Amino acid sequence: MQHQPSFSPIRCALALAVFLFAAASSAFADGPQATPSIFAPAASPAHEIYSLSLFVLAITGAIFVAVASLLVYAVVRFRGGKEARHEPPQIYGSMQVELAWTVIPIIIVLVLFLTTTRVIFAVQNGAEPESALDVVVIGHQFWWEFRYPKLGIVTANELHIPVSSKLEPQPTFLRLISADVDHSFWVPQLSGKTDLIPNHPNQMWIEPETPGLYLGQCAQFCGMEHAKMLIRVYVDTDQQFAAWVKEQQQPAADVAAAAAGRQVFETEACMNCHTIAGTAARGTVGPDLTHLMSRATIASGTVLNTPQNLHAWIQDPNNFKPGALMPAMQLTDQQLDQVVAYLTTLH
Ligand code: HEC
Ligand SMILES: [Cu+2]
Repeated sequence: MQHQPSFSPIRCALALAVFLFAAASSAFADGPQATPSIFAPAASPAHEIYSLSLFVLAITGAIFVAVASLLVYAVVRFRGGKEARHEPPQIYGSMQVELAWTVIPIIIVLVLFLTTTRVIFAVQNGAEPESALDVVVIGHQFWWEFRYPKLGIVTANELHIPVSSKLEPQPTFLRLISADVDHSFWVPQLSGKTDLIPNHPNQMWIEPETPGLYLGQCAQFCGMEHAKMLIRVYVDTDQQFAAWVKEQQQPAADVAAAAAGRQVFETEACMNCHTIAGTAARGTVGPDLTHLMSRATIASGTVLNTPQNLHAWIQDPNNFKPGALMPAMQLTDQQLDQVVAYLTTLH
């Protein structure tokens, strides 16, 4: 019987090259700040997770290289030519070989298991120091609510946390819950993914050491606009954070010139879904708008927060985010202008 080897070392090498190229280009696709890359950790526990992944990658990579080269060697060296008519001699019952391929994998799996468990426990049991900041993260279809219970702050989509240092550790402890379906909080440079599950609060913490903007993404398919449920984490210096907290704790601006827009807001059902602290608006279906203008983006990172974009959004949220759970409110052009003028006073 003639063997028809379908395995081609060249095809295999090609497939590997394509895979590596795809992996590398997706990892380095964007600019340095914008890259939500798992290869550039900037906080604990992202560092621990990164070292662990490198360790696992090194071991599994070594196994891959060893197995693949033996395979290629065997395929090339023992290729049965045209004349091959017989199976090669079969070897049974080698105690040494069987022991080797049982014991070595067990040791490898044990090492991987123990190192992984150690990191998981270190991350999970991270004790919360006095100086820690508490934030409650609530996943909504398709935006994020951030509550700072001790500071009395509620905001959306853009999380501000202080930078931490060895001398002055200031980790942020997040309590993750959901208002509707499963979501997943993932900012690759800061930590691993943690799901937000209805009726099952989860915990995670982050301790970033470099100020800056870190981008993330809901990592659990949660419905139509899941892909536009982005996360922006601002790691602030101590002064920046203190200034931000002070600003957020103010009641909403009350500008006389914007009274007409405020009236539109209070009579066109906006206030059934949105809160503006210091006014009658106490809805919780949509983001808190008390300090709307302190955010760089609207609609969970979908577009920049400009008057034009606010206008287009309120006219019809489907303009940017088809499937968003805010209805087009059918305002007249004049009402639209007035309500946008009002919203832009909310610093
Ligand atoms: C039925 C509830 C509902 C009503 C009524 C409603 N909204 Fe919204 N609104 C939402 C939801 C939900 C979002 C978040 C959408 C998303 O990002 O997916 C939102 C988002 C917004 C945003 C963006 C906020 C941010 O930080 O991303 C603005 C601004 C806004 N609404 C203004 C208004 C105005 C003005 C009105 C009245 C004309 C209004 N909304 C009426 C539910 C509502
Ligand atoms: Cu989601």
